[in-house]
Amino acid sequence: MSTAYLTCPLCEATCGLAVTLDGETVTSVRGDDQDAFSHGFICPKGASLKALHEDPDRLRGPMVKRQGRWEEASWDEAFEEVDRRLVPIIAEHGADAVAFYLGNPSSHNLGVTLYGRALYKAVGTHNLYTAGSVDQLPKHYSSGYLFGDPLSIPVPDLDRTQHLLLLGANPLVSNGSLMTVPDARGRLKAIRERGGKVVVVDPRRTRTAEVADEHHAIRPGTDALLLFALVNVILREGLADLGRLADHVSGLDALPGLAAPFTPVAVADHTGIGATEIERMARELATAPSAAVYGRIGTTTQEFGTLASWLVDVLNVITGNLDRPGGAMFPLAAAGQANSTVRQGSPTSKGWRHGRWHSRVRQLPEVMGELPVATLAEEILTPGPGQVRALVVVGGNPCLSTPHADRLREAVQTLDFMLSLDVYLNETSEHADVILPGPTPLERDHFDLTFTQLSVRNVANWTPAPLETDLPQEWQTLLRLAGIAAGQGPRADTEALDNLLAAQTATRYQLDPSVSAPRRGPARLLDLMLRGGPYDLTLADLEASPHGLDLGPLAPRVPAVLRTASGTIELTPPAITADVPRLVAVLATTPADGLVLIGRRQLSSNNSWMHNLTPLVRGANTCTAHVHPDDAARIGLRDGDSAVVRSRTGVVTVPVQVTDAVRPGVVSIPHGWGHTSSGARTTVAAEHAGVNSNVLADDLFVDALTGTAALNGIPITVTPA
Ligand SMILES: Nc1nc2c(c(=O)[nH]1)N[C@H]1C(S)=C(S)[C@@H](COP(=O)(O)OP(=O)(O)OC[C@H]3O[C@@H](n4cnc5c(=O)[nH]c(N)nc54)[C@H](O)[C@@H]3O)O[C@H]1N2
Ligand SMILES: Nc1nc2c(c(=O)[nH]1)N[C@H]1C(S)=C(S)[C@@H](COP(=O)(O)OP(=O)(O)OC[C@H]3O[C@@H](n4cnc5c(=O)[nH]c(N)nc54)[C@H](O)[C@@H]3O)O[C@H]1N2
Ligand code: SF4
Ligand SMILES: [Mo]
Repeated sequence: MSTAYLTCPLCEATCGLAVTLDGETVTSVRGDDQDAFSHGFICPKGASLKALHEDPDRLRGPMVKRQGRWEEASWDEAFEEVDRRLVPIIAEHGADAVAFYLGNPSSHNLGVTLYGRALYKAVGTHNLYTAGSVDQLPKHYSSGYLFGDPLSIPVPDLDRTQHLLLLGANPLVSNGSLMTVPDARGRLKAIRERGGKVVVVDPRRTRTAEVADEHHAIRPGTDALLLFALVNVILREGLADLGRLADHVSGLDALPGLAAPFTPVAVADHTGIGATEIERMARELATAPSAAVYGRIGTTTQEFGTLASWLVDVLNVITGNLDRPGGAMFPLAAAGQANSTVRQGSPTSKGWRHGRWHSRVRQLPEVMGELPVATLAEEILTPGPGQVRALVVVGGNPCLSTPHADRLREAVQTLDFMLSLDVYLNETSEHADVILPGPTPLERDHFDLTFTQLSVRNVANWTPAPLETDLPQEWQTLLRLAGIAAGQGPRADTEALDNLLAAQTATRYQLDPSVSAPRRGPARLLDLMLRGGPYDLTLADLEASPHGLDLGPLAPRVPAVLRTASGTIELTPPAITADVPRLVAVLATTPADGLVLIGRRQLSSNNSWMHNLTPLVRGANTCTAHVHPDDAARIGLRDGDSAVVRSRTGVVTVPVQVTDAVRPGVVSIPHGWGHTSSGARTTVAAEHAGVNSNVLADDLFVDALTGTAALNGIPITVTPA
């Protein structure tokens, strides 16, 4: 018997887990009480790592489709097939004919995070799509313009704040996002125990709302109106106080004019929140000893996602809470954070820009090097130069996860070639020609490069793979694919490619790559990044701390963290304020009284996957439509009935749960379900199929600035089945 300690890579909370092994058999998975950050916290998904590892449906070798039938193949055969099929497409139609979709698990996988780039750079396509454009892209955009780096995202200093205004987030269920926080429940409870206040704005009375002091059931898609009204009150009543930030902010002069139309009275009907309530919220926020405003997916994946994301930080700035303890702060990660590399010399000072290229069909702008996935189907289906003819999906299930899902499912079936890197044969990979699986979280090294940059406390934790595997690591697979894309054939010298990447990383930090000898792969790159990072750590230091290193509470970082051209926080950049007139126009309309669809997350679910694990699909984790009793009565629906839900793009029939947890006029269906395809090989998920809510999400309904899908606030009609 032995115990291995690992950082759970399934969501952003980065919990430390203790895995007990009997030889190669997992006997238990528990929260690691000694973990420097999570102190024993675990959720049902973390506990199911054993079930994931042992799932008989999980792919254990490459699959190649020949004459429409799946065949098991050797790795060499699979790479030869990719070489034979993909390279001619690039040669004949150019790099843009190949699109990538990088799904959510790619950002939770160290190997993919560090080596995925090598592959898509080797292809050289402009058609890069990620889960970001069904998620947080508006926050990157607003941070890029405000602070000069799209990854400089302020996170609530949860352990010290006295007032938390939380919009469109349900961390008690999601376990936090753009806010790395194990045990959100405990930390929110602690705010109240120390006399602070938690205010939740959400169309649903969520678990988080239930533990808060106050809940405002906002009308979906109107957060920007509410936030602007809070700004309006704070400015009008002279409550703005930038404190230490005063010397580091520009563009403040333009703010009163921009906020002027958005009085509490003007937005009350649209938001569904009364004017006096809004005034009180503004005063309490501005006068709290410390406060943090935090918005998450309910505020980003909606019609005014970027304006809402921007206004969250405008409020943090004008209340003097940005970059101060108890406010919204910039983490200082141990490795890989562009805004914290200390040996890089002075800030680049060029500022950040989007729109360096545009999508071919709809002319949507690039943001952070990617295009919005809401346009992927038409890029595949629309003939002409630059048409997408091949798709590489890395850890994603876009046929379930992205808007107008039925159209994308049809589109991928017209491709000349499709490759999936996935651990399952599911609703997306079933349409691939080749599937290359990777090892499970118990079989790979891990360090949370992405989410330590968003952490409410600075921590560093390295997990060596607890178990061995016959599968190649995904970084090795990605290097072999990069070799193919670079024209070196299916047997490229991946060792040389890895050495090249290490040399590039070392140069970035002004190090000699040999300091990390004899390490290879992600361990070597990480060691270099740690050495070049702000704490002067090495990987050996982390190896000596199996429960992780606590690097202390968040500390102020302005102005050093800023990378804007002016060196200040640019509070009202034209690239953002250009969208304000669209919001002003809303004020002149009467709020529509039809039903709108929003989503919801479930504790034992993880986007479109993990539904094949028996421990997670038992119980109340089911795909139902939540409908308010008033709406149910009007439509003629009773609890347990089936309803037909229609939008511009599609229709689903779904069981109804009548509940006053949703506000009237709002219907909620969780995403990621709809495991109905006979082409998939997920036996358990098929028994709990549910419906795909993204059949209803509209690919034309997007945040204007970033093209991010508006997955919330979708107009629908509901009738009894
Ligand atoms: N309507 C609606 N739609 C949504 C959302 C919503 O709120 N509402 N949320 C959106 C958000 S925030 C996100 S992030 C996306 C997520 O959607 P996707 O980006 O599609 O990600 P997942 O559904 O998490 O899919 C994960 C895929 O990765 C595979 N996988 C798991 N682990 C690994 C691994 O280690 N390696 C590889 N190669 N593959 C692996 C799984 O088998 C699965 O096929 O969904 C979005 N879609
Ligand atoms: N258990 C579990 N955990 C997860 C995931 C999962 O699928 N399951 N997915 C992970 C991923 S990829 C992400 S991105 C994070 C997301 O993390 P969160 O953002 O915390 O996710 P949600 O629980 O979807 O919370 C979003 C909330 O926004 C509300 N909402 C919808 N529309 C609006 C609106 O217009 N305005 C406001 N104010 N609220 C609105 C919804 O009712 C919902 O409660 O969760 C991660 N964690
Ligand atoms: S909260 Fe997230 S990181 Fe923690 S155990 Fe659950 S899935 Fe893993
Ligand atoms: Mo996400």
